[in-house]
Amino acid sequence: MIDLRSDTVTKPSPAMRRAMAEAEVGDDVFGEDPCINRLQEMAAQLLGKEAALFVPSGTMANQLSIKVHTQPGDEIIMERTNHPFNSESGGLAALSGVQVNLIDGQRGVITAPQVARAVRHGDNIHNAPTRLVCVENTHNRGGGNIYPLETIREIHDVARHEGVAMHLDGARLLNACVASGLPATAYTQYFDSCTLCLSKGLGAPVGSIIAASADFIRQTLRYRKMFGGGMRQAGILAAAGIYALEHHVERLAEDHQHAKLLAERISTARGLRINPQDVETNILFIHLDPTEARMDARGLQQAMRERDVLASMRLVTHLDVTRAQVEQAAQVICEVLDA
Ligand code: TLP
Repeated sequence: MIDLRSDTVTKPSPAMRRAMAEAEVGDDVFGEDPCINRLQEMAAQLLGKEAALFVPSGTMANQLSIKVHTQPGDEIIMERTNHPFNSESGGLAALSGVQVNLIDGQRGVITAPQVARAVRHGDNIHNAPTRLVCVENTHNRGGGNIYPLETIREIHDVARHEGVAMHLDGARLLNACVASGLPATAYTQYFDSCTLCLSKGLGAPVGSIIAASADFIRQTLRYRKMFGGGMRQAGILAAAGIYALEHHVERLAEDHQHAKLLAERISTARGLRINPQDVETNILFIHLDPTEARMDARGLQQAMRERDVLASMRLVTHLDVTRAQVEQAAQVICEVLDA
């Protein structure tokens, strides 16, 4: 099976498994796991923040951060297709009791004037005061696109002016860095809190990071325990994260080349709509034109599955898919649609 459903499907390599097996561990709820402590220090440095926290998932990283930034009844701003609103099981309402002011963006990207118009002030008693702006980079539902740094800076300036905090969902931040050539800190400098997933393109089996000020991380620690994310000898998992940061960052460029190649190869398939120019990192979305295509999305997915290609209308490249497999998947899609 060629699995293009997500970069979350990657499995730990033999070398990563060896690093996990050899990890020195301790009780992390007591702060005594040397591997976790090392990963947290590495991540804080990489992201240019005072401190970092290892958590089980990207969802928990976002939810804990938003919990610390807000009080129930507050409002937060994000683009309509951002992950915390669409794919985190209603956690914003259930865990933080916040309401979300959703802004329509272009492929997930919103602008500073849009944010300025959306901010609500607490001095009007009718308002849920705006506390936070969330940005996602790269943007998943936008198609793995990179948030322009200048746009982030402009949003930051508005947020600072309004006394509103900034949170970065950096699940795939390193994809943005490798593709743009910018260091992570070029982006994270504009955020009070930021996340990073180790279990997506970086290939670790489990784990995400929150990085922020030392005081902010102290607060996330309590909520991590409350949400059931206080892990014990999880250094075995952190060892995979360290291995991923040491060995799997630069190679993300291969995934980006593969996604581009895939887009180019399938762009001529009958009824399929994709602009290879839009592919900036490892995610691409395809659309079928109902007037031209031989089948609908369901039919395409079924036909791909019958030919050993697992994918939705989102195709994601990652370290467990080789160039030959990408070429094979492209051929399958073309055969199925052009037949
Ligand atoms: N995204 C998953 C699905 O939930 C859609 C995927 O397959 O891409 N932020 C962003 C931008 C994400 O894409 C994801 C996962 C998360 C946060 C949550 O990470 P996990 O799955 O570790 O909770």
